[in-house]
Amino acid sequence: MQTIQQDTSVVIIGAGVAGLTLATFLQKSGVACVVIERRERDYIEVRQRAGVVEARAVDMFVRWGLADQLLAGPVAQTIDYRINGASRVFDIALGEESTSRFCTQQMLVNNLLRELLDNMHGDVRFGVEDVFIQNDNASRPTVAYADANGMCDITCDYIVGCDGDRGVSRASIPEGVLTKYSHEFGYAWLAALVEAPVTGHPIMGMSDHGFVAQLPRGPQRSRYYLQCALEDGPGDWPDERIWGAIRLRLNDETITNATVHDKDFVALRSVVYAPMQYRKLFLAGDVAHLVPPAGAKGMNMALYDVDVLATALVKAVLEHDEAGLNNYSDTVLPHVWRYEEFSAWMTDTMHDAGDPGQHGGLRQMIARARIDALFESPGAARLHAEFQRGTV
Ligand code: RFL
Repeated sequence: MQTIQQDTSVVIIGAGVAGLTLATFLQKSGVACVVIERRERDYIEVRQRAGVVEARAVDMFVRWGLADQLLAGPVAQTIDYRINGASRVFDIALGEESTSRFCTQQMLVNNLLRELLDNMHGDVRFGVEDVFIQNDNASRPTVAYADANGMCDITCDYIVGCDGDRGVSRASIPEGVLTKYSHEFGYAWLAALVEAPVTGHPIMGMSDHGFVAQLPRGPQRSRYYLQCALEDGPGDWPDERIWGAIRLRLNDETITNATVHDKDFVALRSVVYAPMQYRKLFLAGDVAHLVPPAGAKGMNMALYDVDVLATALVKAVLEHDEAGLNNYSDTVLPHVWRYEEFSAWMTDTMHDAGDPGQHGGLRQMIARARIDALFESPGAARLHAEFQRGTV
């Protein structure tokens, strides 16, 4: 079969939230780019994940002139930190108006697809396979792939890997170039999408029986997260057990069963790969760093990466100034580490403050003292609010 030869400025691998946001910023700035994605569009449109676009990321979309087109959903202002059912509501805007939004990742991805494909006529190719990266020093890099139309070979100036933890871009970097830092927390979350809205504030619940959270996912639905064992699967958690655990952990017998739409199991871990670039290949989003979801930062960290990278790529392609690109990894890694730290802090605090079987009674009391400080110390409250808003 004949291979089609093409040329562009930037090839982006992966049409998740990182790849689509980057492509939209580049397209808007007049930088030619092609996005290749192994899934079909209809799969990407329904993939459920994050729920909050933090204030910093909202400001970023405003700066790129895309907030009205991309963001929707109510303002995210409060978190109810409950210990054994006793509620204390933390105001992430500290009395001012919050700009963080309850805009699900799915809603953002759908709005990006509409803006990039339908309004800007961007180039996103779905259903690709056998992606192969050639990124040596001798020539411009190429990305080859196969799809229903045959084989395609795209020569480009830069490649961006936005293909998540299991993609091909990071795997194309020779052994020894990247350092991997990782930590396993030793427990998992059962994520259950249910047909019941959040009626008060979003809840992060610590209890002697383990962690539980309830976060909004649209006007009719919410997602519950329940701490569970690493080896647990759907067979261990019939719906009746889920609702029983929710009532027990929130200490609220008035909660009634509702339809559970899906159940997902996520092992909690932190991972960073550094540096986030190799020759003409740049990594952004989950491909370079993972955080446990307790801090709600994974998508927001991906958005930070692509903000810095888009700015650097626009300068490199339109003004032939590669300084920003050369410093990309050094620029974003301090931010990555700050939010890795915040996510680990949230994870340890939310779980240690609950079941004393976790790390013992002393760690339980220390974790509860940390929560206490958020309500008693203006300094602690301020730092926490800034992390929640993404402005640290
Ligand atoms: P994505 O979204 O995984 O997209 C990667 C894309 O790459 C494609 N791909 C390939 N394409 C071409 N060729 C290949 N060989 C390819 N291999 C893979 C994939 O099909 C996919 O379309 O990564 P990206 O763009 O870096 O975005 C990262 C975010 O998705 C992730 O950090 C968040 O979802 C994390 N996350 C949360 N983040 C938040 O900010 N707030 C939250 O509340 C939040 N909650 C969560 C979460 C993640 C969760 N899970 C599922 C781990 C809750 C959960 C349960």
